Amino acid sequence: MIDDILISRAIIEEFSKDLLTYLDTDVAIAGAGPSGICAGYYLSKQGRKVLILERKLSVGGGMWGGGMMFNKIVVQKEARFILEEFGIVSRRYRQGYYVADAIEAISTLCSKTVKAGAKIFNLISVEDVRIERERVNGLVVNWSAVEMSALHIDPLTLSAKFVVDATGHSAEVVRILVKKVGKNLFTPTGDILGEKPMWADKGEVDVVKNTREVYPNLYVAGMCANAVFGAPRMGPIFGGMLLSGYKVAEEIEKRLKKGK
Ligand code: 48F
Repeated sequence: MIDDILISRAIIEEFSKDLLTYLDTDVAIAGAGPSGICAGYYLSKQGRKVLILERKLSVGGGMWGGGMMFNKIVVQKEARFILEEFGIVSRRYRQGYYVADAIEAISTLCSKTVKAGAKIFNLISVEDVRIERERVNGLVVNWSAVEMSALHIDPLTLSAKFVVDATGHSAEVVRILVKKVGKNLFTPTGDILGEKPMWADKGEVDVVKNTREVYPNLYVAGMCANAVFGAPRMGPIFGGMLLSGYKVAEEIEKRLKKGK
């Protein structure tokens, strides 16, 4: 006989355990789009304790729908090694251009990242940053349902040695930070420079260059990096997002190894 209450108990106990385990982490990543997930994978592979927070019910951000709901993604040859690392099938379309199925791509990215050891909490929104001695050292979170219904309920705080803003075009964590601590980013003006119009060639190169620390212990990755550093968008080519996730993982891993 199946016991309804045992099912409830299993869910509550196991989720609460996870929540307690991930109250402090090596790296907390805001946003489970392609760049955030990829960053989580490479850091977890190094044995780091990684938490990815996603506002929506589904992970994957802008990857599911390919371009204008034609659910194919394009990846340039420079990033193909990441598709191969994950075992995502891609087909050569023209020299230097590969095409993959968007559903296979994002579901595989997610599955391998979780199996590498990263924890993903969906339905949780990052609403603030935790800062001590002018260093980001955690995130402030609440249920997305609380945010959506605008209920007056206080959030909870998580601690992390490093934080990655991978929230995409809206660059939400960096935006909150500027609102709270002023124009003190590592950008030429100290402020968010804002995303520029479509230019895939430049956008793809820039997104990797712009993947870096933007405030002590806070990194930007993916489209957020271009939004913060004033670079173009690039549409449904995803190599830059994957390379950005790869790069931010490498940069943070170096810092974690150094212990500062
Ligand atoms: O937008 P998204 O896919 O970001 P990305 O990894 O990739 C960008 C591409 O999808 C595409 C593109 C490539 O050519 O331009 O747009 O940079 O994923 C960002 C995720 O972050 C979540 C959001 O729901 C999405 O799944 N997110 C945004 N704000 C928050 C958040 C927040 N405050 N808290 C938690 N999750």
